[in-house]
Amino acid sequence: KSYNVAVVGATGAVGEVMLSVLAERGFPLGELYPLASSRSAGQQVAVGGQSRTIQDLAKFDFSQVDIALFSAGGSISAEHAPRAAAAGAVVIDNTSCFRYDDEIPLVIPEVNPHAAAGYTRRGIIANPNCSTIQMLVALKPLHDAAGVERVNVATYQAVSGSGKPAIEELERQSRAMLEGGEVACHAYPKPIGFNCLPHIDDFQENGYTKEEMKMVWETAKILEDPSVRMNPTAVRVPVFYGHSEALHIETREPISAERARQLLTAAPGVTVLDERGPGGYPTAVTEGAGTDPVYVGRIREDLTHERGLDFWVVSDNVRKGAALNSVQIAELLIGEYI
Ligand code: A2P
Ligand code: 11C
Repeated sequence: KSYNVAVVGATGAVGEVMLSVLAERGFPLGELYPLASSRSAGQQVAVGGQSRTIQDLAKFDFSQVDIALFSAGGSISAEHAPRAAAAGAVVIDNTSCFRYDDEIPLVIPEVNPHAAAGYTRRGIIANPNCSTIQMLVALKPLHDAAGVERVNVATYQAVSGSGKPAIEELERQSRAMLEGGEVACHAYPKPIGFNCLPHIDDFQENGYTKEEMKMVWETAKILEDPSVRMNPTAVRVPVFYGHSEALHIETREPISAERARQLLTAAPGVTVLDERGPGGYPTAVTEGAGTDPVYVGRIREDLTHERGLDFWVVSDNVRKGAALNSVQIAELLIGEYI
């Protein structure tokens, strides 16, 4: 059996990778419909060696579509995802538009695949935020074994999380800073070139940013366990692809670094790289960018807490954090449900 798939936002940083991940993984495609704004309609995109014409989302009829992958921004999903679902497509939405709706499942296939069954309620499944996905793929085996009570996490997030204009801004500013040109800021309020910004998404009334609160809200929903307390700081760094995270966790039962390494080595979607020497750890540029796993390294026991464990997590935010996770949800749907 094959499935007709639409990719909404097919010209964007995530949409382009959705198209290539579908082809790479040999997803059983019938028709593939790349969709974007009227600005891009009529342009060609290459998918798995074949050329396809981009169509205008606003004029597109979803009635022939089995699965629609959305990644064109929250307001586009708010307007068009319910329309696609009403036409009979199952929507997998990679924006924050529906994530906190009780009727819409929020799914990481390695962590809570059972939740996907809830797609029947509204015809929509939400894809979590990239920084949540890689954190929970690594936390899940430790939570199952020892009960995670508290997580302190600092993120080091790549500019590709903000889409193509931010990728261009980092390149432009880096050149300008090296060559002495003018450093103009558009994507971010301060320069991202050779800098770190402790600010991702909008500020909330409690002083946290929305990116930080996404990690709080999404962890509770996905683990179905509000007792796991999250304390995040989200930071944008001058990296193109691949988010890194420093996690400091406290567990109910003590867990040694060695046991954690064993659990993580056996966990789905995780690759451990933890050699306790120069270069014996994952980084965004050398391991994360362009690959599928969630990498974990620097696993060690907390010097200051008898049930504390520290580690470092790296993954490609555009792949596992967005496009790949969405395609894996589609694979789960066709394997189990549709
Ligand atoms: P387009 O290239 O036609 O503007 P990114 O996150 O990398 O900035 O990409 C955003 C994606 O969302 C692009 O594919 C973009 O298409 C798409 N998009 C933006 N606005 C709309 C819209 N009004 N209708 C459909 N797609 C849109
Ligand atoms: C970033 N996490 O790195 C964001 C991108 O809620 O899907 C993804 C935003 C989202 O900037």
